[in-house]
Amino acid sequence: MELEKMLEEKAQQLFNGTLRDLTDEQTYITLLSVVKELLADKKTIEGERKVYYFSAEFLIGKLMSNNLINLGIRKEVKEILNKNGKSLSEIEEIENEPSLGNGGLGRLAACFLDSIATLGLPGDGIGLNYHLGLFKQEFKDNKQYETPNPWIGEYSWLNKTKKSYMVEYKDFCLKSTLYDIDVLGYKGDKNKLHLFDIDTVDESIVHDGIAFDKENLLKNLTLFLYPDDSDEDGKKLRVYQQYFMVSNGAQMILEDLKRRKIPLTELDKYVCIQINDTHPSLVIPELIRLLMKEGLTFKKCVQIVSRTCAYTNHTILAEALEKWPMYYLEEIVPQLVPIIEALDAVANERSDNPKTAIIDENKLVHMASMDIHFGFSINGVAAIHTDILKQSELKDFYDLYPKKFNNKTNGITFRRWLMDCDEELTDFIDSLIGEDYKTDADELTKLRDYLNDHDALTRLLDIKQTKKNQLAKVLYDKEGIKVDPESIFDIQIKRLHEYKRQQMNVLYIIYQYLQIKAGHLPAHPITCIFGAKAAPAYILAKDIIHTILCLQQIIDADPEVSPYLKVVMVTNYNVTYAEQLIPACDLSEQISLASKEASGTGNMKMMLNGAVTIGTDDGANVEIHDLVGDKNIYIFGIDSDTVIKHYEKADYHPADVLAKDPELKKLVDFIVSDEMVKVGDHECLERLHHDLCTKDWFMALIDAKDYIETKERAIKDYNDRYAWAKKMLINISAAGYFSSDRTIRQYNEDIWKLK
Ligand code: NBX
Repeated sequence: MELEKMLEEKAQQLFNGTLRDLTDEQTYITLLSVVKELLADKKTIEGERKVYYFSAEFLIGKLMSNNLINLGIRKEVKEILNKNGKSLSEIEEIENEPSLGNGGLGRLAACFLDSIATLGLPGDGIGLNYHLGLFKQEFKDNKQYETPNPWIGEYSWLNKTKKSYMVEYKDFCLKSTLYDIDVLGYKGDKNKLHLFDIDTVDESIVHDGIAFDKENLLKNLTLFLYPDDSDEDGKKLRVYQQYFMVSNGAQMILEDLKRRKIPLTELDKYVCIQINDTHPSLVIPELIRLLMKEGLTFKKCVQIVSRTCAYTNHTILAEALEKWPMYYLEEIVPQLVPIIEALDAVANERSDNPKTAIIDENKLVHMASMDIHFGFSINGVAAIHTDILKQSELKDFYDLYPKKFNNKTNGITFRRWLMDCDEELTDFIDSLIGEDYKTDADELTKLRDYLNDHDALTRLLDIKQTKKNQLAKVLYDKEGIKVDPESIFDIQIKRLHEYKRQQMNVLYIIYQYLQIKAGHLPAHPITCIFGAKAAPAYILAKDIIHTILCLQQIIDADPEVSPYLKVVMVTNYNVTYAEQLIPACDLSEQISLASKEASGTGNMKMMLNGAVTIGTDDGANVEIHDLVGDKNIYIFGIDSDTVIKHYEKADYHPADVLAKDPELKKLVDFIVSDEMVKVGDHECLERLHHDLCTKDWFMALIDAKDYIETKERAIKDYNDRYAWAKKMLINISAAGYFSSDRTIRQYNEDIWKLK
């Protein structure tokens, strides 16, 4: 049936009116219902062999626009709505953003699902349906507060299924309910995202922000994504969640094999499980347990499961590598304990190196070790990251299993991160090189033909200006903040973490502020935009947010400074915000301490949207640097080898740097100056200041000077608009490599081997 007719009939059926009569909310519900029907009619991707992407997080973002694009009906829907006095973008605003992830790892999983379906590969996601997801961020008195984010509501993309499994814990069983979300490929068929849940979750147990009773599993199991894990209960709840996810997933997979009359001994022929970081690692002992219940021997089960599971590592930060105390597992899932002990014994037979043991001398179970011994593939997420895993972090494992290690540089889906978030740029690219790049991203290199085309460069600059104007409006509407759209938009958006070094960006802002106060104006006005949530229990990260917000207030109130420098920390940074910020970015801040950012994916999104990167040679920045060349990226800072040596020798002391560099000391001391203390909380500012002066674990002070000088150079270069436009175009033309379609092709060729 014709689309318009479907919408009218649905409007009639649901609200007894015509499209034109409906409120925006009613229009959204009508559209949702029609699109869900269109998705339901789509063919499911079939194949003998299938991949299951197990992940505690799927940061899918709003789905309406993406689904309309992948259905190939966005323009048509827009016109129909316009004809009826409605705007698609206003209708889309009504959708709540599912907040089922923290950051890069969760968003990567979402990009991967899009690409798997787009490439026509059979592959489903397995995860949890957190009712309140990640907390919502609010600011008060220049500080972060957390509140619940109920995103599901009465209407959503979730489809309740009849599937349900029993999950056993030590003292009780929980019955699951499965919700599915259709994942449609671009002009293709569909896969599914399976989100497990329980019916008894009770949102009313949340009080005072996001506090809740951590003991009551029946009410809280799928309430939050990774709730505060700074205390024992929080951590145990995470184990309960992880087991719930993997047991359900494993049961569903085995049930499906049985339905297909495939002997369970052939699991590895029909199924591949990709373990997204260690959060789903318990799937290994759980599958072994379930297969043993079917009568297979332990040895046979180990063999089958080891050929089925593959593991992706996303970090070398020691604190993020999961190690569960054995007594947790004894208390929560005792049925897995003998299996994990037996796996540990096998590991010890293969190597007597204590560093590759699964259970260490403190009775901690190392989840990554289990994955590496009993998975057939271990991959890092960017070339430098995989090298560091092989050469240092996981060296003992690499020596044991060299063939298992491989790199899969991350990628992003161009459907969301270009076509959806920047229609103007998409249409412009279409007009120059046609549309083939939408399914073959390497085609973007054809843009290089336009490097000397004055008209094309002018249009590119105009589009960037349009996106900056749009963002300025959003910032005014959402935050009540006025920014100068002619200023440079310098953007750092990512989770708040010391290794990502938002604190070093803070030092730049202080530098620029003091320069302006001293009468030295910047080469061009600059707006420094941040978006970042801090984990609720991460004190220093919250102190950094506080410092940024205090600077924002001081600069805003200073008419001498504010025409040239502006600081904006957006509230509740999420996928939807990213879609508005990224197309408007001039200068992309990727300034992690070299060796620490496994890959980064925001760097790729900004590059694709015509931003120029300022960054360290870290993660995927290294590959961006290789692709665009020295002139089209601003690289600074010590390299990863130097960083690793500093750690090995423990020879870095921030006091030494400060003693030698009084100018830098002035910047650091400004954090606890009278101006700052007047608007801020002395304790928070003091804590950050003290940390920088005495610890500075991520070496912000080593790189600060180089960073400031490099950024000043970038700001100067920005004034040569056509030279800058060339840099933009080169970045866009080289971004094809970072399509997640490429990443998924490589996963498939090297690991999954699906037809
Ligand atoms: O995964 C991120 C890395 O930091 C990025 O460099 C990388 O690009 C991205 C995708 O590979 N890791 C990440 O986002 N981790 C988490 O969100 C995380 C969540 C919970 C947890 C530990 C880490 N317990």
